[in-house]
Amino acid sequence: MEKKNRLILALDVTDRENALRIANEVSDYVDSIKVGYPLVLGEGLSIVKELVEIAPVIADFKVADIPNTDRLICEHVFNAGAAGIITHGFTGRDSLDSCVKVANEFGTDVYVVTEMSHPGGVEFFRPVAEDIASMAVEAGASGVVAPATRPERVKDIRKIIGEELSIISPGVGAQGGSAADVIRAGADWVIVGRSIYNSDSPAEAAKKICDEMNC
Ligand code: NUP
Repeated sequence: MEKKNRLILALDVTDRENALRIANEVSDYVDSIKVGYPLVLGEGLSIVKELVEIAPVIADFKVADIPNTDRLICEHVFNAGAAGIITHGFTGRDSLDSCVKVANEFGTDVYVVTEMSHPGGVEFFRPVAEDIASMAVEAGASGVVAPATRPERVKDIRKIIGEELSIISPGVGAQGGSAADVIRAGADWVIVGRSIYNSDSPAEAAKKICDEMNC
């Protein structure tokens, strides 16, 4: 993903009309649009084909299954035009390898969740986050997902993955994290949803976050 604005829009609206309107409004400020279950279950995977006309799409399906099922999911997502996919890592190396293999065939990116950004994200992830980060490096993933709500954890994870892998970081705004703080801690991109799509002016909200990250 080309690093221009360091901002990824989390487009968790559930209908096509709003999704396309908001995506168009913020397109100058985002490097990518992340879609997940809320929008794809609402409108079908075909929404990805429409959004890629506006910006590269990352599919946040937190893929977490056996290797064969993971492969089938990744093939669907990349055939729809997504440039990247978010997977879990706790399912183990063989499952992650399966996703990375498909991504390599398509020339796309795999981002692995290390520790989630919500309060419950520490309950089970905390003890394994570093191991998942190391596995992401070994498996040849493009990057990891790490919490903007805990910039100190982003720092820890950056130490483990080095400079080659990217960190994409959700939790800014609605979840309490600061874009500038987590970029300073080592994130490459912030992922922002509600603070943008619930705003009266999504473009202004996105611009404000970009301005904050000029740090
Ligand atoms: O740890 C994670 N936290 C998180 O919020 C991993 C994620 N993929 N996300 C996603 O980022 C979440 O599902 C949502 O799509 C987005 C954050 O949205 P918001 O809190 O800015 O509205």
